[in-house]
Amino acid sequence: MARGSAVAWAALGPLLWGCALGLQGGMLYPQESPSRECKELDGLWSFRADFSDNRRRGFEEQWYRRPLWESGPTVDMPVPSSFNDISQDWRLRHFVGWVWYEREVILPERWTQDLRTRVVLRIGSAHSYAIVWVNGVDTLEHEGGYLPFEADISNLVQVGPLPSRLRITIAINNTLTPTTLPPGTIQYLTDTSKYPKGYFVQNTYFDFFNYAGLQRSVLLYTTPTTYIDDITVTTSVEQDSGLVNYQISVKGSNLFKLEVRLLDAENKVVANGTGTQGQLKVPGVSLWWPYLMHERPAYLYSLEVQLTAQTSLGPVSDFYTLPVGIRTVAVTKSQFLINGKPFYFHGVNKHEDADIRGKGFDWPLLVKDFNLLRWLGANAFRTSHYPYAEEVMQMCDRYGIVVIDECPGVGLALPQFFNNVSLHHHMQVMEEVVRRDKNHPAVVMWSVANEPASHLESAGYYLKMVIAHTKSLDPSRPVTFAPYVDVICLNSYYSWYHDYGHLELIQLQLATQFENWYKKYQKPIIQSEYGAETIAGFHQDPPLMFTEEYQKSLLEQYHLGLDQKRRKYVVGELIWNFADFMTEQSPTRVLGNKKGIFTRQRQPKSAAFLLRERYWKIANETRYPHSVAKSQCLENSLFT
Ligand code: GCB
Repeated sequence: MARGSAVAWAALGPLLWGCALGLQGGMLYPQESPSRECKELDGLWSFRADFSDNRRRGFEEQWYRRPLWESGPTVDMPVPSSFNDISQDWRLRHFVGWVWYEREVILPERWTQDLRTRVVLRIGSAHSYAIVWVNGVDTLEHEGGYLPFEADISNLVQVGPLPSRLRITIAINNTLTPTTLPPGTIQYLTDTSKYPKGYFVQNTYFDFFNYAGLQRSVLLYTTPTTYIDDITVTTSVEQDSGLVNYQISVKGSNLFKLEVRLLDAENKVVANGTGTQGQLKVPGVSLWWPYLMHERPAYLYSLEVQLTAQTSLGPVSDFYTLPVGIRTVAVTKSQFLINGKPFYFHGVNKHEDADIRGKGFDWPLLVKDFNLLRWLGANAFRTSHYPYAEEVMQMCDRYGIVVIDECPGVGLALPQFFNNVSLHHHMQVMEEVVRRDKNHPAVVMWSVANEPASHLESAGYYLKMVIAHTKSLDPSRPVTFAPYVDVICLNSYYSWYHDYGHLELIQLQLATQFENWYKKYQKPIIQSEYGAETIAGFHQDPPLMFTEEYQKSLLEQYHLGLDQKRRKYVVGELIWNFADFMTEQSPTRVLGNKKGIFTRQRQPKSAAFLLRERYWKIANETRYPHSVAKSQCLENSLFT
């Protein structure tokens, strides 16, 4: 995208912003405030997988109508976690179909008696299709894992004197079909000499294990009946002033007043406003800078929104505080600019994946991963291949880790996956991603798909539509993946999947790859994947495949090739992968994908040290204004 266009986005952003969302309501992260309370429902839930032949016994027998234990045996299931690796039952690990979760909750009296209180049930994610009942009443359905959904359940809990006990039942189906995201197919194997009657397998076209269940937190929270439904913030910079454009949606009444205050990190008010939209000006602004790019850290302001409203039951107020990082993002023909300065992505691809919890959210793992990222000197990651938990995005804002936010558009490999129903769902998923993550300064780009079969005729129209829709949802950020995009992301595995063993070919092949793409599209390029399968502790010198030496040598060759183009139009490199991760079983995967520079237990392979030295070196070369960054992990060691 040309420089002129980048400027045009910044100007149009505040005007177009917010007009395009088709979704009902916002998806603000739940928080406690003087007007809001939260009740986390993490912990042990009752659980049962429906092993019946058609997987529909739960619906036929209406398991949601009574406590789950009354319809058959249940087991304990921790939430959040994937259900697959928790039990000793191999059938559950590979289960495809409906699983049932249930949990009872006692509500505070105020929640059930105060009719000015609105009670919301929010599910952080349920992979992949979910139906929710509250006290046996069908309340909510949602398609697609990895994104939150919620329902106002006030009328189910405020029904008379003290019905404070609530039974929440959630049925989740992890089946992937040609119209889910990611897509998949169910294959019935009908040769009775080899397979029992009704035998089927789930086929997927991506390289990670299809972990499922309630993988993120479930919670209840309250708001007043007239409430702050959504806030949208975009930022720009004018000389030394920051501009914060805000737009607030209120639900429940038209008779309200809104006051908005922007506070700095010391809680001093730096700007204020009123009404549902406006612009706040911050003279002498402290910008949000990526980790290591500037001597000042990722600076966050707080936007405090206060609502006062008149309702038939009397006055109510609502308070919500949104962290705001002021920064700009733009793309030219050969550069990715943050705050007007060239930004080079030196980072990783990740997966939400670790040992027995699968993709279950876990605070210790999250903090460990961020400590490793900072140790490594990484300034960015791509949420390969689905949106990560909201808490991850918040950490990125705080630590300055730049995010390419990818939707679950992965495994789009077959022509039948590019149909109208899929397209509609894909656009809806992008709406949900943008709605959830639009206010994170760390998010600098949307990724609409990973390696879609874009050469297929049906794929061209499909991808163009998804990209155009994403741009209309958020004109302030560039979009990547396929060729019709602002930044070209390339995955290549020279000397791994091609010419394997021949490390000497990497530099030539990489140069050809870069030159061909740049010549054709004249857009900045990110090497968004490269790497080698490496079993920690395997050694061989001269290097052979699967050893730590081979991974190191492959990286070294890639780095030489990247350095040739780094100051021209290559604007980033993201290693595949941060850590080893679980995949489906196959003859080419040894207990999962082993291309991590850390093991699945987060211990470094030799390549982690090599990459660390490189990233700190690049950080010091690209820092603005020029100064030497100090590793926070090695107090006395400077990477220069
Ligand atoms: C890719 C995919 C990624 C795989 C990786 C690999 O191109 O995007 O999901 O895991 O290659 O290791 O094969």
